[in-house]
Amino acid sequence: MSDAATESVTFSKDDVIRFLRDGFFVARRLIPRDYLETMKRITQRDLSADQGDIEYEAELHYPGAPSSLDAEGGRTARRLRQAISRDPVFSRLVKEPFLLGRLQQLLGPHVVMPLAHHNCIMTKQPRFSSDTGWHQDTRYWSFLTGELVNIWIALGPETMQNGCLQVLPGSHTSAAPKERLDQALFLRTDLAENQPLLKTAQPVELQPGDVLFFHARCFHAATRNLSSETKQSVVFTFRSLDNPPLPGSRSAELPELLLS
Ligand SMILES: O=C(O)CCC(=O)C(=O)O
Repeated sequence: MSDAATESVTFSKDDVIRFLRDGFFVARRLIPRDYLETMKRITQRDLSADQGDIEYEAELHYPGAPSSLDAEGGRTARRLRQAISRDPVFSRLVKEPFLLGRLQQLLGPHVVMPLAHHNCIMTKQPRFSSDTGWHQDTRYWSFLTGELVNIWIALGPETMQNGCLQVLPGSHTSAAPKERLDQALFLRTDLAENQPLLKTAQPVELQPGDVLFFHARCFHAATRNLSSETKQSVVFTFRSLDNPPLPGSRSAELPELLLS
């Protein structure tokens, strides 16, 4: 695989316009192969050792998940949390100009990486994974504003079959009214008034090294993994310096990395 995309450290003007309009943009083949290989090795190491802070599918009770940690498949990892503490490769990667330069275009010159949200390797496994409903990440986050940008790095192929992300383009521009959400703040798929929005859903299929940049208010969802291979993705979120977490909130519980 060539690393052509890394030669440019910024988005084109059109790419930025599309991100602002749609709330997401895919930068193809942005991550060099040596980074991908290292991140895959760390993922494999920590998955097989059941190591570190792990979120198990059974803990969330999403459709398709094992019913408890003791049920068959109950110890299926959904994500390895605190990716940044698992290996220096992650902090090295987020400081690379081909990522940081693009984040600065979207967020301004001073980019901060909260460690309390995302900061994980998603490990969607074939037999016991689950369906994630339509949601805005900001639903449980507490920052001065909802203006945060996520990156979703595909370590392997991401398709509809293995549960790639799907997005609702343009849904990042405002918080959804409460009455259109269920108790867990997922978009209600049974409401007639949500149908036009749901019809706009787009799958975001990715190849290894592709990076999905998406606004933290952009509605997204994913199905369980119906393939025979684990899908692995590295996910971080970023904010501008002038958009701090609210004191006393969960978003303020962990330190942050000041990247620029
Ligand atoms: O891969 C999935 O099931 C979706 C994950 C997700 O939407 C999230 O972590 O915010």
